[in-house]
Amino acid sequence: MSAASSTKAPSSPAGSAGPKASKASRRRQSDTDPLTLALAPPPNESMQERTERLALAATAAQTSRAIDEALLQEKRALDKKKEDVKILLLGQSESGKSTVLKNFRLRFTPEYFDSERAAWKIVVLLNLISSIRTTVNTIQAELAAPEFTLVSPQHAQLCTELQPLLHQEETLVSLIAVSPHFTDPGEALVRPGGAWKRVLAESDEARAAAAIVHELREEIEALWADTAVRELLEKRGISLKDGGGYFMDDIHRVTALDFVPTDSDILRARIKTLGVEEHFFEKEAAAPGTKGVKDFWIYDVPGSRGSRAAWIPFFDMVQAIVFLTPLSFYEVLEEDTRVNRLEDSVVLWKEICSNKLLEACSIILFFNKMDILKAKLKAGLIVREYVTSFADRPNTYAGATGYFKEKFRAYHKRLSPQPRAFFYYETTAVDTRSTAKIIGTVHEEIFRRHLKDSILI
Ligand SMILES: Nc1nc2c(ncn2[C@@H]2O[C@H](COP(=O)(O)OP(=O)(O)O)[C@@H](O)[C@H]2O)c(=O)[nH]1
Ligand SMILES: [Mg+2]
Repeated sequence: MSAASSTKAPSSPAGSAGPKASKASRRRQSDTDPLTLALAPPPNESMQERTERLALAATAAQTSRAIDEALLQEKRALDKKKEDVKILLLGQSESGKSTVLKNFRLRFTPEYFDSERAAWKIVVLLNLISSIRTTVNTIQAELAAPEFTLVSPQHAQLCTELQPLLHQEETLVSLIAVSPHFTDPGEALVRPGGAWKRVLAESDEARAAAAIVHELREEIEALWADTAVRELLEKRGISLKDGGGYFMDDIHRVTALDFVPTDSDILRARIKTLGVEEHFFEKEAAAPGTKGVKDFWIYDVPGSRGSRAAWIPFFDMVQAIVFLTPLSFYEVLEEDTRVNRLEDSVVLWKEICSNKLLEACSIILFFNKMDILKAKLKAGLIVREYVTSFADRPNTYAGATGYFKEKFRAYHKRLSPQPRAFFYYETTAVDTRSTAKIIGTVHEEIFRRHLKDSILI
C-alpha cells in the first residue's frame, strides 16, 4: 500500500475547480449578484452621498417596519373579526331590517347613536321635504287637469311659496347620492359606509336647508292642515311613506332651528343604501345593561327581489340570522305587484331554513310591524278574505299570529338540515322600548349559543 494512495485527496468532480478556485468563483458570483450590487455603495462615494444614502436606507427600513406593523394589526383585526359574532338581517324590502339595526345601536352602542343625531336631523328634514314634494306634485297635477274641483289658485300660490324647499332637497341629495342616475327626484340613494352622515352633519348646505325649512314652517303647516289637500291625496290613493307622513304630523317640532331628533325620530327617518352595510358594534363601557357583551357585527342587506343574490356570500360567515317578516298578507311587493308579500316571505323563509350553508346558524324569526296588524284587525280586516286556509279561526291578533307562527315553525322544523331551536318574536321595531327588551334577549341567546359552540370546538 503506498503512502500516497492513503493520503490522496478525494478526486474532484470533472470540470470543477479545487477549494481555492471555488472560493474565488463564489466571490466573483457575489460581485455580479444584482442584489449585492444594488445595495453596495457606489464607487467613489463622497461623505455627503454616504450620509444621504444611509438616511434613505433608514427611512426605507422605517417604512417597511410601519407596513409590517399595519399588516400585523390588520391580521389581528381579521382574526378577531373571525371570532366575533356576526349577525345577518334578512327579509324582504320594507320588512324593517334597517329599523331593527338602529334598535341594536340604541341598545348596545348608545354613544354611537348619539353621535349621529346631527346627520339624522337632516334625514328627517329630507323625509319631510319628500312628503311635501309628493303633495305639491299632486296638487299641481290636479291644477293642470281640465277641470279641478278640490284645489284652488290659493293652493297654486302655496305650491310656489314652497318651491325653495324642493330646491334644498335637490342640493342635499346631490351632495350624498351615489349618482343622479340611480336617484329618483328627491330620493337619496347613498353608498354604504356612512360617509354621507358626516357630509350631512357638517356641510353648510345642510345648515342652510334647515334654516329654509324653518322659515317656511307656516306654509308647510298650512299645506298639511288643508282639508282639500288631504282629500285630494286620499282620492289619488297617495299615502306619504318613508317616515315623511310621520314627520308631517309633527311639523312644528321638527322644523325648529334647535330640533334634535329623538330616538324614535331616528328610527323613523329613512335613507336608502346601495348594497350591503357592515356595522361594527364595539362594546361601550357607558351602555347600561351590557355587562358581558362582546364586540359583534351586523350585516344589513337590501331585500328587494333583484338584490337577494348579494346575501349568499354572508351565509358561511354568520352565526345568526334575524329574519323579519311583517304579516302583510293584504299587500303586494313594490318591485313585483303580482306577488303577495306574505307569500314572498314564506318562500324566502323556506329557502333560508333549508340552506345547507346555514345549517349551523341560529335563525330568529321576527313577525314585525305588529302595530300595523293590530290596527288593521281593529279596523275590520278579515284574514280569511286574503288567506283562505285561515278558515273560521278567530279573526283576532292572537288568532292570526298563532296561525302564521305555526306555519313558519312547521317549515323550520321540516326543512332545517339538522334539528335546531325555533326562536320567534312579535315585534314593533318602531317602538324602541319593547324592541330593546327583545333585542337584549336575542343577543343573549345568540351569544350563549356561540359560546357553547366555541367550547365544543
Ligand atoms: N308601523 C311600523 N313601521 C315600521 C316597523 N318597522 C319598520 N317600520 C317602517 O317601515 C319602513 C321600512 O323599514 P326599514 O327598516 O327601512 O325596512 P328594510 O327595507 O327592511 O330595511 C320604514 O318607514 C320604517 O319606519 C314597525 O314595526 N311598525
Ligand atoms: Mg334597509
